Amino acid sequence: RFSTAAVIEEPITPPVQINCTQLLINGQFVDSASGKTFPTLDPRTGEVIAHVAEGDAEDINRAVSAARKAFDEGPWPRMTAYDRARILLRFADLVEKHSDELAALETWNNGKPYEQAAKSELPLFIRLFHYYAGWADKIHGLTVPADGPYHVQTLHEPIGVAGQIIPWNFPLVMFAWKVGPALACGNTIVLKTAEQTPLTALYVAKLFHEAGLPPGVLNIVSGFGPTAGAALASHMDVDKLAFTGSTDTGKIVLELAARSNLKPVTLELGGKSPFIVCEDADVDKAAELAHFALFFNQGQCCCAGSRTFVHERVYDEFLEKAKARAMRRVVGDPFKKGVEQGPQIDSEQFEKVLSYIKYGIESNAKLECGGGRLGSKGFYIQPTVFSNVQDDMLIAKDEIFGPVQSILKFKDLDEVIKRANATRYGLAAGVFTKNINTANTMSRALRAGTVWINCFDVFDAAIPFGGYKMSGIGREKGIYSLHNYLQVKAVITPLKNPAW
Ligand code: TXE
Repeated sequence: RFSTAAVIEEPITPPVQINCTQLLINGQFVDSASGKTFPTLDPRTGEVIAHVAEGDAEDINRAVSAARKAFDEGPWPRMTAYDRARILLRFADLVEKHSDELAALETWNNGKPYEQAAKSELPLFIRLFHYYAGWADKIHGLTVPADGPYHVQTLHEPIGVAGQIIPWNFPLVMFAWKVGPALACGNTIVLKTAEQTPLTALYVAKLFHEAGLPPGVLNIVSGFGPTAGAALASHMDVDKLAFTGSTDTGKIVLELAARSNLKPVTLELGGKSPFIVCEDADVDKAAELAHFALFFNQGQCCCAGSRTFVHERVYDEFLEKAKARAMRRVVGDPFKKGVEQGPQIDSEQFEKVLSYIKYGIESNAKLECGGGRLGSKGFYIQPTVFSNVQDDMLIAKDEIFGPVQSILKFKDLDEVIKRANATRYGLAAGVFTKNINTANTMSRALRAGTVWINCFDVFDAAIPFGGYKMSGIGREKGIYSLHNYLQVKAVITPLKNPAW
């Protein structure tokens, strides 16, 4: 019953040229040391968009040396904070000017709807750089009233060379969350993009240099995890590592950091976030929002509301609405106006999602709609809804990372709090209720880094984001992210005349 028309027709030609495919090291676009390249694909077709320079350990070494030199010799960490802020603002203006092309490139490389990239993600990207530009000249230490005749102050200094590894689900937004705070604090960066989506980071990094960023401050290495990524995580001259990706890879990079130079690590990892619909909820709104919470970005969100808990009194009504909404979801070429869902990122994720659907069917969850691929090329999957999902089923425990909604029934609040918290993850949660007391109780009881009440996926540069338990370590965005990129130095000076 799903329309496959949009999927099987000829893909729309993206309105953008690809100009940057090399590595960006020390302000120059260069080939990789090995001369190797790898193909980057269009998820709508699986066809090659471009061949991109493939960075490896030697390129990471070159990039880290450039970042180290830019940090040690300046001018970046030593220029006035206001001058740094102005470069961040000029960069944000340039991104705004090139928003249409950037949104098109993001869609082409990732498969997300163009309207989502253009209307939601580019504005968030720009806003984030405005936000952190505002922080640049407001980072300062304290004077400390210590015992004894001493003048004591703390200096908040940049930490040095930051290594950053990002995933493919939000290539530009992840770039912003990592790069914005690190640069505002005066650090230099080596960023490794995900192998699936190298293109937009290279484009914006070029704009950064046009905005006046000194060479070596931001280096971009495209490449694979076990080669370039591992070299960055284990580099002895990288002072801090920030990673977003799977929990399994998070464990690997934490270990690499520990075994090398004990660089501090922040991790933003997977999730299995509960979306809880209480008996007093507005069922229409709850069904719409639960749909959005799961299906947004093809279900490829670390905070996706992937366990939809519904109170038994409204369960049947909710289920009908959730199913009807999923069946109305417009899947097709992400460049086409009105399309809500494009293809999954690549064949690996596509197969992973289909195999979870198979597990769901085999474990006797009830398949309400969807359940298969859509069309015959690219990585499109039908919006899929399972009801009668039980806590111990694999589809209720693992991160599926695809357009598969799992609906579970509950009887009372204490029960649903226990079940919602009975997971190794703790990234986010959603609660739908009209009762302020229920909202307050749930927001305190749920062990997750974000609790959305009667809303979901509200992102803002000022709001911290990160996980409890195996969803990660540390927080990004807001004031909290600054702490990830600063060292605190205590300076103690004896007072000559303690009476004063
Ligand atoms: O993740 P990886 P993958 C989850 C989601 C998805 C699963 C696998 O469930 O289905 O992870 O996706 C780099 N040393 N998330 O395989 O491997 C890699 O090159 C250093 C949730 O894409 O974690 C990429 O840049 N780096 C998530 C980044 O890690 C390594 C977003 C993420 O890839 C490395 C993406 C290594 N040994 C997937 N191996 C979220 N939290 O939003 C890989 N990488």
